[in-house]
Amino acid sequence: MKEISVLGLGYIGLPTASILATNGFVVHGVDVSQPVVDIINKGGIHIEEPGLKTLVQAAVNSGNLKAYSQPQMADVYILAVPTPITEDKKADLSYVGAVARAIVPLLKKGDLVILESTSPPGTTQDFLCPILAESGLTLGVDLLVAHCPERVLPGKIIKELIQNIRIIGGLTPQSAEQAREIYATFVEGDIHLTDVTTAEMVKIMENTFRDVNIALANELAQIAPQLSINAWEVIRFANLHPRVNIHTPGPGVGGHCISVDPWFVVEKFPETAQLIAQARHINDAMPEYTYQLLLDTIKDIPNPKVTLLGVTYKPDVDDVREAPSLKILELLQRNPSIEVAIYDPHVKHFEYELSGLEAAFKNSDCVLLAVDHAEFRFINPRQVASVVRHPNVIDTRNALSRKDWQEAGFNYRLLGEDATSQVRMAQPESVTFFEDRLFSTV
Ligand code: SAJ
Repeated sequence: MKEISVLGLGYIGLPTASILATNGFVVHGVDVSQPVVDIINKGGIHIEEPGLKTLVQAAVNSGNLKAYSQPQMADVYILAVPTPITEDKKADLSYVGAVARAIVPLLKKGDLVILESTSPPGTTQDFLCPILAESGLTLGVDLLVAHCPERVLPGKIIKELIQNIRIIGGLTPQSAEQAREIYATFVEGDIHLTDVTTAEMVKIMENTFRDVNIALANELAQIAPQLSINAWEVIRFANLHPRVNIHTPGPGVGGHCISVDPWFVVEKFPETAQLIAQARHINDAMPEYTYQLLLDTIKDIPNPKVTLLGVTYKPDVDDVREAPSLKILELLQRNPSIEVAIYDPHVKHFEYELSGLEAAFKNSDCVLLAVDHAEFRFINPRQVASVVRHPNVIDTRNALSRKDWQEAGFNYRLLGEDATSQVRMAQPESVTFFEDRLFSTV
């Protein structure tokens, strides 16, 4: 059985290393962060992901997974490091470059290097391969190289790692075949082989498709109020058509994937990738749009207090990377007369101060729901109404029951509809609350 080094023990590397270890491979997990290495070696985790703790524990207890802060020699190297963008929307390949350079002295004839990180088209061939060639090995013959982009959804990573279809691009057919052998030990979905650049572009276009689709929904969310109609209702009815699937609007698109990957195409093809760039601009403007909605709601209130519900980039995760809430908070910071209280049950460490639920609502003049965490649906609006100063609520994700919040006395505003228009449907069911509790016990 081959030994595998997984470089980068984050959202992708850690579950991948653990699954490989529980499938019998000897896995050396490598991360630059010593605290992360220590946590993993004790069977713990440093990120929130359903099922991950049990999986890591099983992998470490099996004796097959051990974490290190320095690269370890193996037969297969899986690079699972971040590929973020710089301020000026250019791909930052420094992490890929660093791990690639770090393994060069360890490489030997017959080894396989797999890049899992989402990468701009051409990265494997034009960026990774020249570094690996410093080993002196003939690439694609003595040293096999493949790109197998991760395509798992945070929150469902473990299930999707096993069940999703995988696309493997090989520098040579033999490279792709060898990579297939590794993934076939745990992947239940079909495995398709292609060349490295096609594999890179498949991954980027998946996320770009989603970004463009969300931009369409966000554009509609700005058009619908001007027609005094509800964007959510338009989307719901349009999606009844067998060939339509418009996504949902919101305060912006966050995370390290969908808000990043489309720029990889724009950077390379600025003249051609017009639609992709425009979608990015529309989605990036949504925090400002949400902020304006908030300012409009509190415009007549002196020294208002705002309660921000949710700071993660999407519901039911603890990840705040590129979260729209961060941009909304940045805008709020420029307005010193506004006091902000933040509540997020999933986030423990944050660059802004977090409040408890009751303290966040106390004397609030406007509640702004920016993330549709499952818990928020069970907040009792009658209890909230009894502690706030002004009963205003802005729902950017159509997550709250208008009926319940209005019956509790709130001025309920939904992103994607005019403040005065009346929605007929496409709203969550109301919830049964206990009078004396902030949360229902459902
Ligand atoms: N969002 C909307 N409206 C929607 C759907 C999402 O505004 O209808 C927002 C979310 O709130 C969030 C952002 O988009 O801020 C991205 O969230 P997401 O759940 O769509 O995607 P990610 O970034 O968590 O994961 C994506 C996935 N890609 C696709 O579904 C095509 C995942 O499969 C990829 O593996 C992941 O990117 C990645 O790592 O690239």
